[in-house]
Amino acid sequence: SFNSLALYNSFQAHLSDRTEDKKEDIVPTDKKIGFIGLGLMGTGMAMNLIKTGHKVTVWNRTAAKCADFVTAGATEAKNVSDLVSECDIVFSMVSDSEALRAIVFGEHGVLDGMKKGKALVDMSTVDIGTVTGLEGAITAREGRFLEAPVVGSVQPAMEGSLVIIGAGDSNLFDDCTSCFQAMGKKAFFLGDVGNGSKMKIIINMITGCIMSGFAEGMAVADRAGLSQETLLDVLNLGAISSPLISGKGKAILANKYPPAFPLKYQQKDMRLALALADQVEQPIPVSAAVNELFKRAKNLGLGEKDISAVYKAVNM
Ligand code: NA7
Repeated sequence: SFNSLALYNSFQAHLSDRTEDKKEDIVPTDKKIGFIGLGLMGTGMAMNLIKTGHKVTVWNRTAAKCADFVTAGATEAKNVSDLVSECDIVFSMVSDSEALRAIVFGEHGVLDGMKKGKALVDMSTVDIGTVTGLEGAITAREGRFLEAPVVGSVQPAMEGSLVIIGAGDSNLFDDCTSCFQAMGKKAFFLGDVGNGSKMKIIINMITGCIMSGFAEGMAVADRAGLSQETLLDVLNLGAISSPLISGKGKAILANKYPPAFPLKYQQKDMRLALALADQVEQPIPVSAAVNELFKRAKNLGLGEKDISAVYKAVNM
């Protein structure tokens, strides 16, 4: 079964010599912190809040996932509205817009516990309409709202080296300083709610296009009788060398795709990018084709694998 504590500790073990990522100097806020969504990303983020001395209460739909966090020092809430009532600032990190609306508007949800002095910080990647709708509902109850989607997948989440893109209530952004230091290496503030989601969606749209073009290149190299390993060696020394090319290249060579960023979420983000581009009337023919490729990959049953598994949809 999934042991979040063991997974977290294995990532932390690799960090020991990397002084730039040390978290010892963080002065944790006194505010009571809540965390909703202990999935692949939420696991590392919540663990990093606990390990840096924050007072953390957790909730997850599948309650069994809370046990490791209680062992690590967290409290478990019975439901989301209790969590909001008990905490000053609640972070959420769930799959998609539907999941986020379920925890906010659902029975015993965020809104039930929301009032003056309470705050929600959503860190999931969702559509712009959902975050602006949430902001309206929360501020109508005199609560505060910040969207803070993140750049980085499971390893940065575990290491606390995410890049955080905040937008919305600027005082709330400031109140999150020690939490963002625990979870990330840098936090940006982009102004109005919606700007964070837009930025995040654009970044993942670019990632999807690069990943797909790279997968096609690897497939052509193979069919043309070239060594994919040599192609990678050359790429890694050139202008497009990047953690993405080297990391996903290794995955393709090994033909192993454990999810750092699940492919189904990459397709979700391509879909969000198409909607955004539609809204602003910007043609994005390359991204549209890439969305079709990720849809095919999902149909092939690769949704739970890493985005690099798109190679299997290219090289059929
Ligand atoms: P995971 O590992 O798929 O985790 C998703 C989390 O969302 C997990 O805690 C789920 O609870 C929770 N979830 C999903 N649907 C619901 C509903 N309907 N109600 C409550 N909770 C729900 O995702 P990642 O951590 O990789 O990614 C999270 C986000 O970061 C996503 O937006 C990515 O695009 C970026 P469960 O444990 O299944 O009960």
